[in-house]
Amino acid sequence: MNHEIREELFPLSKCLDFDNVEDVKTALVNTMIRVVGVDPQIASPREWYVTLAYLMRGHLSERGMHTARDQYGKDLKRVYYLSMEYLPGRRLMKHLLDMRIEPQMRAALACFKQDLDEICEQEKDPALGNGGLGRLAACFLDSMATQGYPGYGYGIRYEFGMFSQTIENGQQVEHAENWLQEGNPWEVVRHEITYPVRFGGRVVHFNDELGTESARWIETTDVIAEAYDIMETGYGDGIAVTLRLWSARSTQDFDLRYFNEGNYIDAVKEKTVSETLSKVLYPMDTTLMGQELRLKQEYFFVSASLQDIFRRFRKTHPGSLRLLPEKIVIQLNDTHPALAIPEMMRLLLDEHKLSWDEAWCITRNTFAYTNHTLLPEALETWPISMMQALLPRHMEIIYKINHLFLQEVRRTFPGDGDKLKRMSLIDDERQRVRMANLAVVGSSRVNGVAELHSRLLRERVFPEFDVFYPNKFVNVTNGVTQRRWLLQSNPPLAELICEAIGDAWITDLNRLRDLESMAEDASFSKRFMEIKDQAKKRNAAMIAQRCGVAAIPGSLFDTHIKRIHEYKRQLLNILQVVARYNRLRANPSSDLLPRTVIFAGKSAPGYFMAKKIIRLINDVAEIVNHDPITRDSLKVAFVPNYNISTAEILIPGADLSEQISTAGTEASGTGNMKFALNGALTIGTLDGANIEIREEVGEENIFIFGLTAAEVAARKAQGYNPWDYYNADPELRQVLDMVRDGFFCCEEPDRYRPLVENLLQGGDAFMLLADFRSYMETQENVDTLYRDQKLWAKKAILNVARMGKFSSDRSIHTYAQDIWDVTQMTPPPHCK
Ligand code: 26W
Repeated sequence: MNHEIREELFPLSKCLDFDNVEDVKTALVNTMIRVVGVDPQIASPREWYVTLAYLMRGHLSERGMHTARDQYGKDLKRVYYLSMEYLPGRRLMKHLLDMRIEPQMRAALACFKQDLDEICEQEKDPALGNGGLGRLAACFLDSMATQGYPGYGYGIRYEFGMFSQTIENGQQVEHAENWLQEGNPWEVVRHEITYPVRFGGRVVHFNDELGTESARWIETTDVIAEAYDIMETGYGDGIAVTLRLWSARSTQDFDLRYFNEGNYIDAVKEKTVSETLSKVLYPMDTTLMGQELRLKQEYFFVSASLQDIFRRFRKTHPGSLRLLPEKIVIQLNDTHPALAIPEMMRLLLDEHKLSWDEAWCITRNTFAYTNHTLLPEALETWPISMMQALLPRHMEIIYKINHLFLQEVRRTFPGDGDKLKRMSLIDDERQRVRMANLAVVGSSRVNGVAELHSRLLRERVFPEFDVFYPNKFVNVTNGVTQRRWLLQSNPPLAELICEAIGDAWITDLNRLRDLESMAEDASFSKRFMEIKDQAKKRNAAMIAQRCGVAAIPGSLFDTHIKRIHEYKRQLLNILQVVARYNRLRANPSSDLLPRTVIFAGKSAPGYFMAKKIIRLINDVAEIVNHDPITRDSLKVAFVPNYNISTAEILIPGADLSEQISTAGTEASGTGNMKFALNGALTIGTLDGANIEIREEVGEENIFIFGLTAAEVAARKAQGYNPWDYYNADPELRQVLDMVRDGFFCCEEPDRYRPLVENLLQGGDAFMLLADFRSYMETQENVDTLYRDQKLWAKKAILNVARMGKFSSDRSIHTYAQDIWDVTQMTPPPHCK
């Protein structure tokens, strides 16, 4: 293909003038008639949405071509972000804001009596991820595009993303989420970009013409990966970053043998089996007990992505694979794509005939790996037998990588058999491949996602590797994009900030510092608090509609939203709510500060304890919300189906952000950053990025409680006994007894016995009891401060002003400098 820039033949700069309302109207009508095929006179809001999406997509595509021409022209180093998950959120408003044409579009639509917000609501929120890791990937694509880093995302186009959640009888019920049912106007299918992905078969070894040993992987069963592209363009003068998602297709449409025998169903069966590969996202964020389909998904997307990366590389660098580490870098978003390491070795060895040493040098220098979790059960391992059957050649390569690696280790640590065992890529006892060890050995850099997490990674998870590879482990603290989490999700606050300090913060979040001087300005504070109040009203309306709970007007909105997991301690929060309930009932005339306590989040479908916690929250809500003594001072709401769109309403409308994981368990957290950016104060432990948030905002502007990570470890080493706390604290005891004995579920008194037994007899793995008292006291401090609205406003404003560090733009700059060694492109010319 010729990538010379031939602007005179194919000029890319004839754009729509969005400032001309008549032109915009004409473009809308034309798109609706010619592309969507609908008469504007009778178009539904959904058809308007599709029309706008197609119109915008044309502009994104143009931006994409500019970017591609520029990248090829300058032969820039590219970043490939490999992630099994993306949570990009709805697209339409994002692109209007990025192009700064939202008011113009609103005005044009008004001429047709259409409301832009209603139109935006038509869009399905693509839920191709579980939680933090997937949303981080989306924030990173936005930052790469905005900051001009030549990036590409690769992932899977799941037909069914994260399940949608309803609450029935207080319990989570999962429903299939067919987000593609009505089509996806943002994607472009690339029928011509397809690759075979191979599974199974066997490996034969032979000597080639030159007498060198070669391997051939034969008799495989193949699946086709087909590319779907979604364009991510950044804010203002950003570049385009392509998110390429792979969909699985069968290699043959029908098995003609069956067909000729008249067995139609069997003839298509094989086809549907191979298409199940990209059918569904695994809704688990920790343990995956060796599901074969998941391993196949991982390899499917890795193999297709690497073939695509190689194809693009070879277009511009034919025959010079040694240049690979100079021209590309591949970032592994956790170990889920770690098979890319043996896959690249396989390509270099078997297809491109490089020597082992050359291939290994290239591979190691091309990959970098981000770890996102310290929980041992979330560290991926795969049964050797399964890998052997599905990927026999990769298994050979992994064995050889391991053999050579352990040889080196033996030289460095002679006679230390235990160390060797721990560092091995193979767990001999359990007969499993350790993906994290593979990722560490095969990458040039390994990073954690917050200071504490990166330190604990080195000290607790990979201590031997840290000694063995002195400069491999680094930290890149997570960040969030202020474009979505302030500009888009909180327009009134964004506008107030722009009025006060200008709009430079949109692409340089450190500029928010200029707000510090306004923290005590009476008129600024007043408007700031009015905006919070409006956001709470909007939040309350959503909550009322979605779960029938009436938030208490003027109360403190206390918000705990994230995946439901024992380590995140939603249970600690609800125990605290029960204690508060008891205090109110014991003393109805007490003037405890009114609170609306909001929870949202999904549990993995098979996670027994997490599902019990959801049910307990709902059962507590049922009693508390209807008790005449408490209903005006305490409300509990569990908002169903937490996703990006819901977060966009819940976060701006929160006063208090609950970040209360057991210290040493939450890698970073990113919700914590979004809340503070929207002027909520944090109540949290010294865990993950909370520590750095405290450093930035100042300890007087955050509510920290509980044991530190070091104290947690020390307490465990001493022998932690939850009964000590139960026996010593009557209020805690009362709460636990009530929950255990069925106070909140008279019809089934034993319902929550397992939860309480898990704390008392079960050893309380996440130390809720140890932190309970300190949490209660800190919540009292929250109440006290909230009564002083002026002081609260000051602290909230200072939180916003000091969030500069937590922009994903800063994270991306750090990756670019310390890990990727890539430079920013100057944005190509384009309209607007
Ligand atoms: C094997 C299945 C599986 C799937 C996802 C295991 C583990 C995961 C992720 C590691 C879960 C995740 O989303 N981790 C979160 O990543 C965020 C972004 O770095 C962090 O802010 C969170 O603290 C971390 O829990």
